[in-house]
Amino acid sequence: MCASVSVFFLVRNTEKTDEVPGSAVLVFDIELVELEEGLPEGYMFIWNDDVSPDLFTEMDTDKNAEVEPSEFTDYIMRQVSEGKGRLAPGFDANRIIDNMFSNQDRDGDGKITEAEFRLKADEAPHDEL
Ligand SMILES: [Ca+2]
Ligand SMILES: [Ca+2]
Repeated sequence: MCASVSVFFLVRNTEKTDEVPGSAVLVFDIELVELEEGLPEGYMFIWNDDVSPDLFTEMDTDKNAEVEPSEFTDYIMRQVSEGKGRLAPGFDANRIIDNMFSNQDRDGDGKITEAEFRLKADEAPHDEL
């Protein structure tokens, strides 16, 4: 994305009239090289691609049938770094991921089981975990 903003400064007639013409106009072209795309209201994380059908299995890297916070964090951060998912800009990534985790951890025991995972996934099948 690229946008151009022009700012005009009118230089008024001063004592140095012989140096600066009476109505000089300075034009500044400011280019926005990067504009971070926001997320829809209320979303902290969205997928750019299709969500893996084996999300739970992929997250559970040590295969103990539970997703621990570290596995969850690693997975989300990997999606973000690979461009598969996006975290809301302007927020602390770790806090977002913490929130996502506790949201998913229905009984609050610090790990997500497959049942908890599916329960939540059924409620928000598309954009949210
Ligand atoms: Ca695990
Ligand atoms: Ca749990």
